[in-house]
Amino acid sequence: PRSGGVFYERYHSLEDIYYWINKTNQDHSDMVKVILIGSSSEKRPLYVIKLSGRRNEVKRAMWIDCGIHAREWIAPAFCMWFVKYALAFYNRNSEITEMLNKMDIYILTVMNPDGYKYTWTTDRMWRKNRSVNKDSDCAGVDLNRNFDANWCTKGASDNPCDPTYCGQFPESEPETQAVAQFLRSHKDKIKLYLSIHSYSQMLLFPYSCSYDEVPNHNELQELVKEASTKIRRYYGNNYKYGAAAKTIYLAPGGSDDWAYNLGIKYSFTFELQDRGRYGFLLPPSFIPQACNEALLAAKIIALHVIKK
Ligand code: ING
Ligand code: ZN
Repeated sequence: PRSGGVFYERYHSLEDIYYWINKTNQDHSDMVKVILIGSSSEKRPLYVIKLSGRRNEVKRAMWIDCGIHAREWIAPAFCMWFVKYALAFYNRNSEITEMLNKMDIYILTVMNPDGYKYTWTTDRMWRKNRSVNKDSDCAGVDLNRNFDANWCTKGASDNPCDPTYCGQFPESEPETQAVAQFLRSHKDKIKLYLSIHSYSQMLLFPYSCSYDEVPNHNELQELVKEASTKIRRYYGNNYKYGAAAKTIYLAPGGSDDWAYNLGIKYSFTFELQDRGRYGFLLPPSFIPQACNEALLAAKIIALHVIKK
């Protein structure tokens, strides 16, 4: 399903994304590996793309996941945009070259494939995964409330019919488990965790599950401030920034808090465009700028982590 440059300026069905992962792997076998990290509750594969530069140094790594929430279509579009950019500009743009020479980059393009599929076929506004809940007619668990970080306290729901349902227990969902297990088994290597959501234009860091400040709060605050300032300067858009609980709302069981507590001290959630005009229904014509803004922030943060 490729038609030149406009491919990345569209939203893609789940089938197209699986096809794209395979094609990207084939076309760039020198820099791309595909790793199966698990499967969804409806048994769809969870593929991570591993990008590496051609220089073989002892490597650190960063992680990016997109599409933890089904209706946030700009998120998988960002992961695809990032991969395209990295492969096209390696050895052309100094920042992405530096990133790929110093870090392996793991990218989970669609963390919630069942939910994503469901937003294409049945309910465009679906958020959760599609697992069957015991003793309830309501489906789905909010994967960003299912991690083991103050799990199911204020800001999550224990009602399976709610969009922020936390699940039966932490990591009850196969998607959560697959990501948590991968991060656990690569935790000494992975120095930076990035989770991509929409909408509201924010650059967030832990904690989400409490109002406590993390030990390196000031460093993280300075970083997202710099990223936000540069986004405004280059693209004219305003991104709020700060610790998530104070900046957006209290949200326990989130992936960024869990990754932080695992030891990944650079852990962020990006909320991409827009600020509510289109919301989750961001028109495809906004994809390039929305992705470039987030890419700019990702580069600034990654280069800071590399210099540490
Ligand atoms: N927002 C996030 C959510 O899961 C969030 C907010 C950020 C939660 C960071 C936890 C950590 O509710 C969206 N749009 O999903
Ligand atoms: Zn979200």
